Amino acid sequence: MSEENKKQDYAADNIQVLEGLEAVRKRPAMYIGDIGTKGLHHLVYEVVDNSIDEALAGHCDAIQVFLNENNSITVNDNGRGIPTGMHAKEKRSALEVVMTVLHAGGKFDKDTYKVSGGLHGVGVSCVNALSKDLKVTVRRDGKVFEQEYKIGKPQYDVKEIGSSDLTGTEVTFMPDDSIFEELVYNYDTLAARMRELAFLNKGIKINLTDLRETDDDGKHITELFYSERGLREFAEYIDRNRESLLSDVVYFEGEKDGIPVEVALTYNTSYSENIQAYVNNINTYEGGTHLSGFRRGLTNTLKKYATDSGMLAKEKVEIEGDDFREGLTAVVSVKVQEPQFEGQTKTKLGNREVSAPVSQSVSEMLTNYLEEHPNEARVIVQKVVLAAKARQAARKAREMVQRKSVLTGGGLPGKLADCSSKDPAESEIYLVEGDSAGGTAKQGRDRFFQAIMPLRGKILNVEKAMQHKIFENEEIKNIYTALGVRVGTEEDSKALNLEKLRYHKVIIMCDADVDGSHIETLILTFFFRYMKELIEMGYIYIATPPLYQVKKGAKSGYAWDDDQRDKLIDEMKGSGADSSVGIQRYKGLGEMNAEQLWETTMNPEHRTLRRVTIENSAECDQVFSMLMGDEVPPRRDFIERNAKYAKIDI
Ligand code: 0RA
Repeated sequence: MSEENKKQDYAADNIQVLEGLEAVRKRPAMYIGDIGTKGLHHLVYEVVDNSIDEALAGHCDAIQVFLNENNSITVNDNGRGIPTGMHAKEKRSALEVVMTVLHAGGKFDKDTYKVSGGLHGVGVSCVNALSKDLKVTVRRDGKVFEQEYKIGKPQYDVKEIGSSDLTGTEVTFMPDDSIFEELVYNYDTLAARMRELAFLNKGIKINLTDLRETDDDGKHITELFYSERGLREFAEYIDRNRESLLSDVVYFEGEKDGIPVEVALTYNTSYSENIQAYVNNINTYEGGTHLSGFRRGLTNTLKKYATDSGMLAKEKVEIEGDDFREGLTAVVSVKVQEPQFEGQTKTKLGNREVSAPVSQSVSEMLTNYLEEHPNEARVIVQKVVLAAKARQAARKAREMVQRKSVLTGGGLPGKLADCSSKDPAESEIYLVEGDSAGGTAKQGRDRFFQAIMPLRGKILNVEKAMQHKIFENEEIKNIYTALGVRVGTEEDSKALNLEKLRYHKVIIMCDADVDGSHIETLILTFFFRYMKELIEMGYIYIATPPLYQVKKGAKSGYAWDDDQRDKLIDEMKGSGADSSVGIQRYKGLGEMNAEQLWETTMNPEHRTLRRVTIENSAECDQVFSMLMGDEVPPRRDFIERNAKYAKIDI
């Protein structure tokens, strides 16, 4: 056996065989989260993650992703190529094993440092199982190999189809329409994830191309995501519509106790905190040991600096952990060999050994930075002192909210028309734009399980206001008291007491016009910043009132877009009779009577509710800061680009 062949065999044998694929098709949600749009996009991430792993192992620096014309996906990389030799135990090509056996992606090969691997880390075989058709092409050892599958089943043995000087792997797959409820890929969703991956793995070129449509010049949309400066650039990107307090992002990259740690942080003039924490390229929304390590490092270092500088004594304030949060933007990324994910959505890191390395890294980098940048150090401490003072004011404002709610009996806001059911699981509350539409909704609702709360005009823009202003705001106080959740307490300012939540559906109902969508965004921004748990639990919804009523004689129908309207008109014209077809464009909820509003927008049997989800936390933060911030041009761009989707997909 030649040396080359031995190496090849070794690579093939290293792939261990663990599990079959039938399970994946039986319970797809267990493997990819869900079978909706989220799961559909996860298929792409799963394949790309394999290429990222190959890049992290030092063998690949370019990945291309194509959205093909027929909505299939192609991912290719210039890595070593999946081994194609005979697998000794399985008696078939290693490539076939990787593609058809769950968890056989070489993950257990101790020689390769594999830490990527998607939200569920199930590997490319899982994508194969959930694809109607899949083709893999491998360039390796001067040759080109190929194999095709249907719902994970090989259609022929791995075959040699040509020669090539290049190496790499290419996978093209078509998601199975008997499994997925949604089959159309969203370019922006994929772009957000590819951008995120490029920031998290600096030096890798990730190209995304949409072959489904061309622009006015006949060109396809294509973007290259590439970051030379990693998390530094990520933090700048997140804050690109905010005003920075520091000249440079504070940055650390290194290995501590065998754990690769990368941290970037900066302060801006806003009042909100934004930390994105990643483990193995996965956004850990629920935090965990790496995040608490980060907070500890940051708090201890800044507190020590502030105390030593004498500024605290001068200002006569005591600072707490929370005071370091206002205006903080940070990205923390660690790579952990055997991560333990816990929590509601399995995005909370449990490994205790990760906390100290992150905390030490942050202390070191920040101590150096503060020593070398005394001017900026002073700016940060001043910001922290201001936050401490604002916190004291906010506590007073919150106490007022709570005291007042005790005084007014049950504590429910006067404007709330509550439902009679006391079971949160079956109760819903409509937050309605304007008193008049609120009145209509009250008449139209099913009062057993539907509560109505009108919100007057535009609620406060929480992106621009300080905390105590937020808790003094009438509409926001009403939302807290109606929902029954406690306003954040001192010790644990962000955690809500969800067990007291009075409704498991919170439905935002606004006019279908520009003002309405602005108000919708304001309310969503509030939930995103102050009640994120409700979004994470899937409790926040958006009502979708119709845009048109089409009428002919005694017949009438509703339409939610122009296509539907035209279809209705055609149908009614075709239905004979003599009276002409009338079309009413609803500009606001107020133009519907109670019965119409119930039929189209509130009756669970007919209505469509859009559930608000967080696809990508970093992107979401960026979008809100842009939509609600001071700079107009980026906002206009975004709204124009997304106008055709007619909604903000958060
Ligand atoms: C198993 C072992 C080796 C590489 C790969 C898998 C591999 C998988 C994918 C999936 C997409 N791109 C990929 N590139 C490589 C190591 C093989 C060796 O030792 O040569």
